Amino acid sequence: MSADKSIQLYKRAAAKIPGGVNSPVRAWKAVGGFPKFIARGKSAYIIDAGGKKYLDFVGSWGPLILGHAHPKIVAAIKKAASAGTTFGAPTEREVELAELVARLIPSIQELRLVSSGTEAAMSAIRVARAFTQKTKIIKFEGCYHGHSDGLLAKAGSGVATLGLPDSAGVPSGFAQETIVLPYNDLEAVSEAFDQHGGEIAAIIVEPVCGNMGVIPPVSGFLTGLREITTAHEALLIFDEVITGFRVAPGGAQGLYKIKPDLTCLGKILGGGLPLAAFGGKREIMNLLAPIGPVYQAGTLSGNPLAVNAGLATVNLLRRDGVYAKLEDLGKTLASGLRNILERRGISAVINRVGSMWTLFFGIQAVSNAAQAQACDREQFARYFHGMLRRGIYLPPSPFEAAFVSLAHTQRDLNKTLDAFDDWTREESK
Ligand code: KE4
Repeated sequence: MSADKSIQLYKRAAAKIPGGVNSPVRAWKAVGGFPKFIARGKSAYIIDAGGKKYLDFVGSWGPLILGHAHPKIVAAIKKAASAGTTFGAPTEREVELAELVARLIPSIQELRLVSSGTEAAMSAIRVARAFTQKTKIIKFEGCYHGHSDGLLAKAGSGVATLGLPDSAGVPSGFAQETIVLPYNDLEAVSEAFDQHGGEIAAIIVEPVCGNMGVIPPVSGFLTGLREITTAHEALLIFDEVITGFRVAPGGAQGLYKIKPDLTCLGKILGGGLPLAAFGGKREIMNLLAPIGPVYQAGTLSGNPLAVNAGLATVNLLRRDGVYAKLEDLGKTLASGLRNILERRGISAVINRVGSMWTLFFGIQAVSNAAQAQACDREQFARYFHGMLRRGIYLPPSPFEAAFVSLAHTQRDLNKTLDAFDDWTREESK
């Protein structure tokens, strides 16, 4: 098939789907060009509609920690499907998954399965407001928790001022219940509590940010959030939709040894199918209908195919050495990239936690959104397309995380580093 098959499909798509995509970041607006339409994936590779093969570092934005079409996950999905795709009734596998997650992430005494990270975060916030009888939520600039109205808020004029809508269609009243602060800034959090302490129901945070590119928490940040929320009788919600089962068996809370009150999970939890969850302390979760006054529901919540894919995925991640291998792959790739950048004299910084990483051009340190947004976006776009031409498929935005999977091999990393070396040679001309 011709290489411009994606362009033909994009033009057809744009006639019936807004922007030709079912999720904005897939449209490549941050890097330009036409998005590749993907025909299939296998292991660490994807093949586009024109038949070209790429080494994939997007991994569907995080779920595919085992690579594409893993035989055991495909088998689990086929087995579930042959018994029926959905019942709208409880099933044994949902109980098994809830028990497994509670065993791996001890802060989760009870959980509820939903179909997206957006639902998980929205529901966690609703139950946090009910539990505390308070209304305001603190989030951090650059962190993304899905597209529910109250979370599409941007920072107000001054630090700790009430949020402003960050999307059309969000009433200012909704955004005003959200306070947006700089990530990694405990002083701003203390100031917000000084100003609004009695009204703040919870802080929701990505314990390792993946949505302004990868930004790790600075030392003491997460501990400080835990201390401040406890002191003010507010809840701490860890949004681990990306980091859950990605950075450690027990997620970022296991890696950094912090116990949040509520946790959101998604992506890897569903093994590539629509599955997410929110959970935490029993006394909070028991506020949920049908036993409590907080309503939350979903036709396909706990869908048997997604639950089977999730069980297969999470169980495969429990094998010895899995996270050591992910750390080794991530470290090898990052150090190889850094060596090439240094040799070519290209200013950039790579942020990495385990197998999630981001390369920021034109800046030497990134620990919050303002610094991330100061990176050289044009150079990132040249890097994206230069690597794509060489068969490497990276996230089409400098503000997204790239992911290494267990399907990537040392040979794949060498291929990537060769491509990067060749692109930097071209870039340095
Ligand atoms: P979903 O509703 O897209 O399943 O999850 C929302 C969400 C919640 N929390 C975190 C930390 C997330 O990263 C996400 C979704 N992540 C984006 C990419 N960073 C998904 C890609 C997309 O929007 O198409």
